[in-house]
Amino acid sequence: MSEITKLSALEILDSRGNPTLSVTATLSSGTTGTAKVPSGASTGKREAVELRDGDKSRYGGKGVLVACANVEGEIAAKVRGMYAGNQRELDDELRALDGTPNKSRLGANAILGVSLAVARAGAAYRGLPLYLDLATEHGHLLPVPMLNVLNGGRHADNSVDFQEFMIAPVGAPSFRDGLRSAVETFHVLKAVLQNKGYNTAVGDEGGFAPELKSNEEPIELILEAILKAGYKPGEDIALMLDPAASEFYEETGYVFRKSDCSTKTSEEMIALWKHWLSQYPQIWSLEDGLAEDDRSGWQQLTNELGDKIQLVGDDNFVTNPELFLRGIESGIANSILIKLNQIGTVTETLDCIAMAREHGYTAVISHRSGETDDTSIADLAVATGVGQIKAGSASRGERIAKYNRLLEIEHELGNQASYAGRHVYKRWKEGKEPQTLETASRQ
Ligand code: 2PG
Ligand code: MG
Repeated sequence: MSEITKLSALEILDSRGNPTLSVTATLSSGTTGTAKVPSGASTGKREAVELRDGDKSRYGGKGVLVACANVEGEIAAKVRGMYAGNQRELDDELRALDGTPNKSRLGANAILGVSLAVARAGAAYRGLPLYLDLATEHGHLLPVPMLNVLNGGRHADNSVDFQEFMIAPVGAPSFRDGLRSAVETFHVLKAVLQNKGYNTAVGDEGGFAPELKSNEEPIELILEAILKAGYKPGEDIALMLDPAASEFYEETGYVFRKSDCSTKTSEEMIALWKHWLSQYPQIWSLEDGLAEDDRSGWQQLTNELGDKIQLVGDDNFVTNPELFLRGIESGIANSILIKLNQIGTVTETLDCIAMAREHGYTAVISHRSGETDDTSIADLAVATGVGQIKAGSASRGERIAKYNRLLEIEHELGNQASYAGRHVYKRWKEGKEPQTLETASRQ
């Protein structure tokens, strides 16, 4: 095993032009590993804290020089000499050093940078790609990509309240074919929008962000695009939504400020989702259909729709094993969104995924709306074999980098590779659990 000898941190920019960290770990063998930290916009209240300088004279206060100094100073002093091979020991040390429950002292951005950079350095030292180094019994299953082709909510300045309208090639035989069908649909969607006189500029995650007449219109447009691209909606390609409901949850209820300014109660929101599902059975997954603080609403939503559709918890679980367990015990959701920077260490992220497996929840590995060219999440998705990833649309380099990495991994695995496809959703579509995703996908 090789020891950590040096940590360096650089203030770089994310895809929105905001500062973030690039951390490089150097081992005694001379091997290095670099990680670049992403940043969200529609953040959950209980996410680990992203440390920003607050110095208004630089980047409007968003600089991360203090976080960089924490990496090179206090953190480096503590972890120097530790082995890059015992990730849990390292991550426990990082948490203990920070000493706060939400990593606010040293910054979750600083801590994640170190945790992931050391994981990458360790993998390089062992001569393994990250997806094999992190893998336990998994490591061959390519995830279904969820491409966010139409952006609204906080990710776009348009009239759509709901944040993400995604397409997922569930019926494809391989990742590469699936990605192609989704990308072809994305291009056809552009033509569909153009024909209707809509703007085709893109939002933060590379999906189109036109001014539309309603929150429902994106569904109609996407269905049209799937058909025109030559695919069957709900068979070849399913629809997946992330309305990010915490973002429009106010004291008075769910307020649709961007579209018709109406307000809905929790019950009315559930009725709306039920209505959408009956009208559009091509929708297979709903993330954050209700707000993080609407716990009773979430319980009701899960009771009413949990056996029909994947209900993904993002803002309410924030990739935090403790909060996730509480949610599981309260019967909330049946799936968890996994974002490394919501919790700040590789180990806690892996713990959440293990917990999901143990409790029969699915898991979706996710990018953030503010991203870099770091592709670790692609490796994480294959390493853990969860079968699903959302990494944005088919445009913007920081999104494409993740999909390209998955293409490389699939290629590298050759006939060892299998594709998750519709097997992930078997419990809802066919009412049965796949034994394991990997064996199911090989059948
Ligand atoms: C989400 C994410 C990623 P953000 O809500 O799921 O799409 O957005 O990174 O802005 O929290
Ligand atoms: Mg979300």
